[in-house]
Amino acid sequence: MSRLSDDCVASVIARFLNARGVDRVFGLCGGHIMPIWMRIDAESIGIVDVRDERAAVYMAHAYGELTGKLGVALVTAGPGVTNAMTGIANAHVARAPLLVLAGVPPRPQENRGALQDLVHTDLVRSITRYARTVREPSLALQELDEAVSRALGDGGEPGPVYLDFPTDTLRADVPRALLREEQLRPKPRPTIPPDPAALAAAAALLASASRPLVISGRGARGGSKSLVRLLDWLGAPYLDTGESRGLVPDGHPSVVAAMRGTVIGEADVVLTVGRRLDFQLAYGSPAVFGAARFLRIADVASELRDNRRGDVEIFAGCAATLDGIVEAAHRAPAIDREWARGLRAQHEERVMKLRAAMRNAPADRDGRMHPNRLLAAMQDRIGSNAIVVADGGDFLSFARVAMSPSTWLDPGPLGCIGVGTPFGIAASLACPDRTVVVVTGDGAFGFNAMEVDTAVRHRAPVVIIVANNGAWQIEVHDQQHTHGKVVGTRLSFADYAAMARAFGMHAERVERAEDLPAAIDRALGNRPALLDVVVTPEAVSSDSKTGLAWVPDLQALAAWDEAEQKWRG
Ligand SMILES: Cc1ncc(C[n+]2csc(CCOP(=O)(O)OP(=O)(O)O)c2C)c(N)n1
Ligand SMILES: [Mg+2]
Repeated sequence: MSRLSDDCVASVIARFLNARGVDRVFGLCGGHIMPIWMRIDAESIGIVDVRDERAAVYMAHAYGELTGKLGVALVTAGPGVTNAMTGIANAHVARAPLLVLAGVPPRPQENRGALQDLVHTDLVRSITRYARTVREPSLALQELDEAVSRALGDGGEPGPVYLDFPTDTLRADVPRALLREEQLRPKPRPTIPPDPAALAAAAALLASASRPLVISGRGARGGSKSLVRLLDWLGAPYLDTGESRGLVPDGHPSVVAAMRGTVIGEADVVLTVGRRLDFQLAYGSPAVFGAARFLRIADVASELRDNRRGDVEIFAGCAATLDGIVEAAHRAPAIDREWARGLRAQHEERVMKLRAAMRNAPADRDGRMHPNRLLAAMQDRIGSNAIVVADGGDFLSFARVAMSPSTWLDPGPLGCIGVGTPFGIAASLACPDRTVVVVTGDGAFGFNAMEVDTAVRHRAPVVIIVANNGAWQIEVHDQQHTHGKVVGTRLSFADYAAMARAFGMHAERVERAEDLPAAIDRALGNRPALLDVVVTPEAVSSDSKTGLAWVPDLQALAAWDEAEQKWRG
């Protein structure tokens, strides 16, 4: 039996993670990474052992987002890394900081046809901020320090980073002189202060607008107070996106989520706060935003001027910039208050109508409940402090409108369905005092369904609600509508509750709306738990109606696509 010394690279990795406040690592074991695995355990860092590496990366992603700590995934060589790649790609597009550690065959076996031998760094380079193989033991600590800085966005955009180590390197000692305390110590997160002249220009532009609109994104996270302060000063309507839900409470008079299409078409100045003008915002096209001028604030280049240049662009920390704008303002805003009040009133009316309609949404001819009945029952039971993870096609679309949680996670701009169960497990471990609910389509659930086993073994107090409509239904609707034929998009109404019970999870199948409240209460009382709820496949979501699944040529939504066609002439 060979023991690992306290100064070997694997020990140094474990000490480094400990010093950086990492209390949990998500992974799947393998010989190539065994030294790290064992030393992490020796360092009393928890290991959440999963059933597929992809789930480990999803979990590390969500855990990092919710705790503010570095998310860490540990996967083995070869298929361990390739399985992890979808999770890495998702974190890459979501700009989520993440450290992925892996192994490669020992150096003496390099290029000789070793077991599980692939050039991982080539595979992941385009979906990471930084991807390196660390062969030299004396450089291990330095490499870890730099990788984490890059993940957190010190000198670039935050996102996933990747390091792998030959197994013999992991067992080799780092010379004492190179175990430098400065590389173990956590670094304060850098913030970029705004330029005072730009603040004055931004304040003047906003104050001169009669129909200003504020839209937040990833970069606004952590800036809730400053965002509310700016909205209170300006009185402007406000839209969040999936990346920033919950930053401004739904009760705030600026929130006009239900008037999204209208306000985007009417605004004369649009302020984006840490938000890309991507497909969800019509690429900022004049065809959709009309003659609006833009004011853009971001601390990463990709959120600062993508697709549309701002009349004013401020490259700086979002919270400090929002505060600075309010402080730099010398005049009262010229906003058309009637317009803003009108939008809010229409928003409230729509929300009330929707709530009522959800509770009474009719079943189909076969008596299968409408997905909105399920979502209304969930919303009633979980309160406003819950974390909701939504996943699927039509069902994600229904959930986006129907639920109003303080924290929201979803497949994000990669459209990476399947994240639901792993995100939910990690969220429930990260925030054990909050109610964590996964609301997922049956198709989306299938990708990582095996992780119910991980939830049970790790007592992750998550509730998983599977909306079982026996199909990849948003694709079915598109096929019916566009091609008049349904091909390869139907599933069976499988018994997902029986599957979950096989792993020792509390699980029930629910077929009638009137049975929901009690079943939800039992699930909340017996976590982890799963409810397999049969819903009608006939309900057509707004994402179906707006043509998202059809993928138009110029824009993500059919109406925007038409407007863009017309505008281009
Ligand atoms: C990994 C991945 N595969 C396929 C898709 C395409 N896709 C988007 S939504 C969807 C259907 C999801 O079905 P389900 O989760 O059952 O939700 P439903 O539409 O039935 O409510 C599919 C196949 C995707 N976005 N991501
Ligand atoms: Mg489905």
